[in-house]
Amino acid sequence: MSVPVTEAVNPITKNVDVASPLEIVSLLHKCDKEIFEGWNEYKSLYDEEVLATLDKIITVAASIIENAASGLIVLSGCGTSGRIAFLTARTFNAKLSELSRTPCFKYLIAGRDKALFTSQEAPEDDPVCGVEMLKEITDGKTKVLFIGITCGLSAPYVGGQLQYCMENLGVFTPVVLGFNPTHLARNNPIEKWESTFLQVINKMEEMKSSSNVFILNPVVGPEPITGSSRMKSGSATKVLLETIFTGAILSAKSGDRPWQTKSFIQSYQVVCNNLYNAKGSMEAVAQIVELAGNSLKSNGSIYYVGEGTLGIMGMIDASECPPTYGASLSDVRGFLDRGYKSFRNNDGDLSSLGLHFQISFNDMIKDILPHVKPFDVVIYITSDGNVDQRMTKCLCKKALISFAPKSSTVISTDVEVNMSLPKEALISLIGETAFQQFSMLFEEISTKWILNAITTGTHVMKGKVFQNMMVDLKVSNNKLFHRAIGIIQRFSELSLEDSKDCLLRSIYNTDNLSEEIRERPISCHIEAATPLSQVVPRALLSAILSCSVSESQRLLDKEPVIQKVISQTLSGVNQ
Ligand code: F1P
Repeated sequence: MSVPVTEAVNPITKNVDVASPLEIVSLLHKCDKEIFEGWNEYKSLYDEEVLATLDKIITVAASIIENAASGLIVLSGCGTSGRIAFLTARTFNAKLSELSRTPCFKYLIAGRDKALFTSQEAPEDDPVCGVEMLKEITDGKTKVLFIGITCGLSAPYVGGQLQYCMENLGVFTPVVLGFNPTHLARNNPIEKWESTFLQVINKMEEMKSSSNVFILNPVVGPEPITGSSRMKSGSATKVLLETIFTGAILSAKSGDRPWQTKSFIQSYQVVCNNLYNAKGSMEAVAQIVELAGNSLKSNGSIYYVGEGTLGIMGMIDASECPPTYGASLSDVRGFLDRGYKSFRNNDGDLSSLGLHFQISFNDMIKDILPHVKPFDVVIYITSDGNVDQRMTKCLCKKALISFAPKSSTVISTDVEVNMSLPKEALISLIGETAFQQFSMLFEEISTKWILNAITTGTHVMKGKVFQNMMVDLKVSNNKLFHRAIGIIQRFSELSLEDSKDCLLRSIYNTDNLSEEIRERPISCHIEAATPLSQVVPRALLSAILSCSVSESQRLLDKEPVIQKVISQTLSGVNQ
């Protein structure tokens, strides 16, 4: 098999594009369970080698926490991986402060803090920029644990950083975190760099037995929407990072942990399996999908409103919709109580960058609530059932996701999802004290699973997905450029070269591709494609129908629902 697992098609969701909202939620839940159940013959989260690697990383992390004046733990990634890095650093710095210890976590994200809200995918392909940013934040530190997260084992930004760490092993302990077997790491040339990501991984493989170099790459199976690594891979990233740092914090505190690494991972599995245990909860989430899907179909918006990390989960989920589904920045937005004061990002208040960087409840009260449309949907996410009353004064659809008993809910909504953690089972795995200390992490992952289901379901309802493939993707980085060619090749059965030509014809809006265009570096094609819409559907239709770019655009203008126009074309209607 030469397709990376993270880019493969998941058979469970093959017909998700024609499923009902309830079926969609159920299929996505089935896929999430695979995170823990493992996939095919590959090593799973529970593999002995994975657990042993986690234990070794926990020991390194604990020693840095104990010597925080000279040490640092850096979590780095692109897109969703960078956002999970941010959230994890924020969570564990707060935990260290609570324990009167020095916070020693930092995060890096390609494109800096703007990328926490809007995708900044060009810097993801830039290894030099990755190294510069790493040097900048580790300046003066003598011991650094570096965890480079790239779900597809592909991001050049992270590749450059890992390589730099390996050249400076006196200071750095490099860890790569991703979800493909090493031989399926990306082997494409990287511009401005002498090696491919696969070569970096191979080097790590060579060094790992003799040095402090770690590869953490369990396989969690293909994504429910092909290649959408924000979903299962993003969740598995959260599980693994939190398993490492809860373990490290407690090891540093008492010299011992009251649980095995395996038990901590099992506690997330118990949470996943119990997610929809309460009667009617899966139906309630499906109802939210239906409300929100109908809203997007009528050009309405979805607003997440939450406090603390649950609010941040909403913001992260919202930020992923434009790059994943070509959504507009206003389709799904997240708002957080006290805005940047609570967000605590590296660069502070970014609200002057524009509307979509304004994230506080006050911003929403001022700019959104007076103008909501009756079919817009506000989704409140709350741990204790409380919702700021100022946020409820709007005439639109309302939904609530709460981790408190129904009786403590203070507002009335159209749909209410009452979640409860499987407390007894969690206590038996990690003990009462740890449950009290870390139950928030389980509420966060539950929220992630539900919100991912909501935004995936709504975009499926909007017709953005064909079978289980997001076809109208933005061609905005190297990984997505190659994914786009793969999609054209798959449905048109053209050769790789011809599929690439089709994509280029669509990007440059021409039927006569010159040699000069063909020979431009991929980064040029990406720059040209990023601001355009419908690049891949246009290329795909002209590939299937052997027609001109303008002819395929005409078909798209006639039937803007991508799912319909592609299934019609494949069944011969547009021939
Ligand atoms: C990083 C990433 C994804 C995003 C999109 C583009 O991927 O930004 O988070 O959803 O697919 O790439 P990776 O380096 O973690 O594989």
